[in-house]
Amino acid sequence: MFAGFIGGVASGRVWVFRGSKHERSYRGLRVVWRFCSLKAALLGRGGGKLRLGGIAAIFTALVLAGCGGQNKTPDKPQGNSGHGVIKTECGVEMVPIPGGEFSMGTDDGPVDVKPAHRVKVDGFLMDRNEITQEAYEKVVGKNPSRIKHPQNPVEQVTWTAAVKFCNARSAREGLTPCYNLKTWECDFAANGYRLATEAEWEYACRAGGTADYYFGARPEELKSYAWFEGNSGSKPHAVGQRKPNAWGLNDMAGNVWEWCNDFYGAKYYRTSPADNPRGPAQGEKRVLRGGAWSSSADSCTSWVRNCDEAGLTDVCLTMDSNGFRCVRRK
Ligand SMILES: [Ca+2]
Repeated sequence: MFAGFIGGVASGRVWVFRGSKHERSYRGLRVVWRFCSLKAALLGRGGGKLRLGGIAAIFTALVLAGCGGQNKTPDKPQGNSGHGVIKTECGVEMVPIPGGEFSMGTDDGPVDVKPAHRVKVDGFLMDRNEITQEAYEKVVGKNPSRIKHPQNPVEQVTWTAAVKFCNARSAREGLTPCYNLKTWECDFAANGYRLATEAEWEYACRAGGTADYYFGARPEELKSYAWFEGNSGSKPHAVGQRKPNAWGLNDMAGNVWEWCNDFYGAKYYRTSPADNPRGPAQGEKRVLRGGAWSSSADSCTSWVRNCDEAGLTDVCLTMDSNGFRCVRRK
C-alpha cells in the first residue's frame, strides 16, 4: 500500500497493483521495488518517518530507473534438445504440439479459474520461445522493448502490436494472415501465424501435467524453470535459459507474460465449450498468461489468468513485462 502510494505520487501516472493473481508491473513497479530497497536502507527494517534527504535520494533513484538500460552480460542460448523442433523461415523455432484433452483451470484458485473443466484442443505448432527482440525487429523493423538485447523477449508490446507481427510474419513466409487489422478478428482457418487461444496456451504449458506448475507442485523448483521475482534481478532475460517443459517449450512460466488471442472473461470457464474454446465473443481486455520476471511464484502457475488493454499507445503505461509467442496450424 505504501509503495503503491509513493509510486503514484512520484510519477503522476504509475499505478501499482500487486497480488497473486492481478500482479501488475508497469514501468513504475520496478521503480517502486527499487524504492522499497532504498526505503529499507534509509529507514531500516523498523520503518519510520521519511527524511527529506531520503526523499531526494528516492527521486534521484526514480530518474535513474526511468532511463532503462542494456543487459551488460548477455545470456547464452540453450542448445536444441529435440522435441521435433522445426525452424521457420524467419529463423524462429516451433514445436509441434499434439492434439488432446486436458483439465483446464483449477477448483483451488481464484474465481476466474473455476471450475476445472475438460477441454479438447487440436494439434498446432507453437514457438519454442517467446518472440525475441531480434525476431521482432527483423519482421516489423522496430523494437519497443525497454531492456534492449537481441535475445531477450520483446516487451512493452501491446496485443495489437503482437497480432500485427503475426500478420507480417505470415506475409513474409507466404502464409495467409489470420487477422483482420480493422476488426481484429482472427481467421482460425488461415494457415498463418496467430496468438494461441487461452486453452491452447494452458494445454501447451501443462504439457500433460496436472499440477500447479508444469514441473510439479513445488514452487521451490520454479527457479530452475522460470525467471520470476525470486531470481530475475528485476529484469527480463534472454529466452531459453531455464529448463523447458515436457514438450520442449521454454519460459512458459515467467520472463514475460504472453498475450493470448482471447478476450478475457472472468466467468468464461462456467460456459466454455469443450471443443477448442476461443474465449468470449467480445470483451474489454485480452488474456495474458504465464507470469513474468516481476511476478511472484504464485503468478507463474499454469492456470493463473491475467489480462490487459489490447491497444495501449502510451509507452509509459505499456507493461515492460508483456510479450508473446505465436502458433499456427500444423
Ligand atoms: Ca513467459
